[in-house]
Amino acid sequence: MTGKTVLRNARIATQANDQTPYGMINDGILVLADDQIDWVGAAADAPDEYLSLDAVDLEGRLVTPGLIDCHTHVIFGGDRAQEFEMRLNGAGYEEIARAGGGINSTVRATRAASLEQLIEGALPRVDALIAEGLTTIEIKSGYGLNHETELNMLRAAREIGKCRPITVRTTYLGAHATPPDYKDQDDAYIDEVVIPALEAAHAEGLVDAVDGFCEGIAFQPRQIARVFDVATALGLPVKLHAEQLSNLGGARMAASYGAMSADHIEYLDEDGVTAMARAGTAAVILPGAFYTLRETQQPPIDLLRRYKVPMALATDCNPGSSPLTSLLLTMNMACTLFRMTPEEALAGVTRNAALALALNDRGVIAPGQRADLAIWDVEHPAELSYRIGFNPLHHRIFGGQV
Ligand code: DI6
Ligand code: FE
Repeated sequence: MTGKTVLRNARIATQANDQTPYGMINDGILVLADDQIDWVGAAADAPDEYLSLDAVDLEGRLVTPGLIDCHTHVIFGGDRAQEFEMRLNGAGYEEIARAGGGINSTVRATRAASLEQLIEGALPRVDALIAEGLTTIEIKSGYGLNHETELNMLRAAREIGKCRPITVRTTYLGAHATPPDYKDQDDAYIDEVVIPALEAAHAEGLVDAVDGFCEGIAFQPRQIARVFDVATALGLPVKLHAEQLSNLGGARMAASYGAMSADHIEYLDEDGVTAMARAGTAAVILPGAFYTLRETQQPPIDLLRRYKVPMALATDCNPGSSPLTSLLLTMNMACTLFRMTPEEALAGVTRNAALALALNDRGVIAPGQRADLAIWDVEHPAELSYRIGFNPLHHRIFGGQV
C-alpha cells in the first residue's frame, strides 16, 4: 500500500453523479495512487484498508476537480492598455484599428518577440490562473499570422507546459484574422499561410486542435471549411469562434465537422443549438469578452439547457477583448450576466471544459481519473461563484503532486 495518499474529512464536489447537486459527498475520503484517483466516497463506506492508512485531514474543506481553462490566447506580445484608455476617451474600436491598432498591433508585437519573450510574457498570466486552482489550459496561436510566428507561439505553449505543473493543450488559430500583409486577400492568406503553416506545425507535433474565427470581420464559413478539411485530413479535431458578433451559421458548420466546441455564440439561434446537440459539440461561454465589449446580446443559455448542450466556461484571455486571468471571476460573471447557476458555472470550468477539450481523464472526481484537484477554504461550492475578487484556494494537486 505504498504510494497512496489519503485525504479525509473532505467535502467533495465530484461532478460525477447527478444524485446530489455538484455530485457532492459530505464527510468524504479521497485516495490517490500516483497520478490517479484510486477511490472516492463517503467515510462511512470507505474500505478498512484505507482507514488504517495515515491520512491528511482536510478539516471539512471543499475539494473540486482542478480547474480547466478551455479557451485562451495567453501568448501574445505587448498589451493594449493604451487602446483601452483611448476608447474611454472617445476613440472608436474601428478608428483605432484603421490607425494600425487593434489586433494588428498585437500581431506586430508578437512577431517582434522572441520565443523566450513570448514565454516570459505569458507566464504571469498562466501563474495567475494556477493560483486559482487551474491544472489544465488550452492555448491558441493566432497573433503571428505568418508561418514563423504562428509556429513560435505554439512552441511557446509547449514550453509553458514543461515549465509549470499543468497540462497545456495547443490550438492552431492561423485563421484568426487576415494580417496587413494580405489585406483584402483572405483566400490567398488561407492558401499561402494558414494551411501550409498548419501542416508544418502538425509535422512538428505542435497542434492538438484547429480553431478559426468565423465572423464578418474575420472569415466566412466556406473559408473556415477549407481549413477544417485540412485539419480533418491530418486527423486533428476542430473548434470554432462562432456567432460572437453576428450569426453566419458558423456553429452549424463546425458541428458538421464534429467540432469539439463552438465558442462565444452570443448570436447563436435554435438551428445552431440543435446542430450542436446532434453532433455532441460543446458550447464554450466567454463572459469576459461579453463584458469587455459591453455586448448586450446574451448567449442562448435556455436553449442550450433545453437541448442538453454541455456548457463550458473560459476566460478567452487575450489583450483586446478579454484581458482576464481569473476563472473564479469568469464563473461569477457567467452567473450574474447570463444567469447560469453556480452549479453550471463549476461544471463549466471542470467537467464540461474537459468535454470541450475532448479530455476524458479529468474534470470529474472518480476512480481512474487524473488526480488533478483544487482544495478550497470554503464550505459550499456556490461560494466559488458568489464572491468577487476573492481567491479561497488552499492547495492545488496536479497529477497527485501537492
Ligand atoms: N474573438 C475575440 O473577441 C478576440 N479574438 C476573437 O476571435 C479578439 C482578439 C483581439 O482583439 O485581440
Ligand atoms: Fe477567443
